[in-house]
Amino acid sequence: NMEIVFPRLFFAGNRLLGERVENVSRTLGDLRGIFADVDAFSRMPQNILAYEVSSFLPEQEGTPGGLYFGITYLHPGKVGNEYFMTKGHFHANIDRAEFYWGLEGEGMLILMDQLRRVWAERVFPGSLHYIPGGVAHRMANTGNTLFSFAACWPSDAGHNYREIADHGFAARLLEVDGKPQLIGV
Ligand code: M6P
Ligand code: ZN
Repeated sequence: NMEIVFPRLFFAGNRLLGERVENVSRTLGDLRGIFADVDAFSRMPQNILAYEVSSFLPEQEGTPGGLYFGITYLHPGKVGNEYFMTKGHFHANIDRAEFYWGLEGEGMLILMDQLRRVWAERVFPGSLHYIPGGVAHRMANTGNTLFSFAACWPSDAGHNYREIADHGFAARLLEVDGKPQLIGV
């Protein structure tokens, strides 16, 4: 008789539950340096929650051929006229790709290739986004409600935050006349 088992992973409210699940939260203070309006940033409470990531990491980091899965919950808000957003990263193994897809709320996926060309895609429940290798990625919450999205990426991708921390993206997503606009820097 072949075995029928309970799944290793499931959702409980807004969290993944199971073995090898990691939950990370980032406060506004953790995002110091990524927003353009430094004065507006310094006047805001640094301990407010910007986003949380619940990840299922079934393989050892760096394992070739494995996959990771994560859900990010990005809270609504702005620093000046710039939407709350994730830190953003290239992959440490730069040619590794990733899928993002929208779950709830509305947002924007901001992408930048290695020539620092920037473009963006609207994200909404059910939208699917393929991020090719060599493309840095960051999400912004453009709505007034919680924005959540899922991600699937290779277990040997890794995160390179350095490049974005040092040089940022070549464009910013700002609210202009009540609408998101991608503005070159
Ligand atoms: C997605 C994935 C994760 C990433 C997270 C938050 O869930 O891409 O790898 O960590 O978003 O983004 P960041 O690490 O850029 O803050
Ligand atoms: Zn990634």
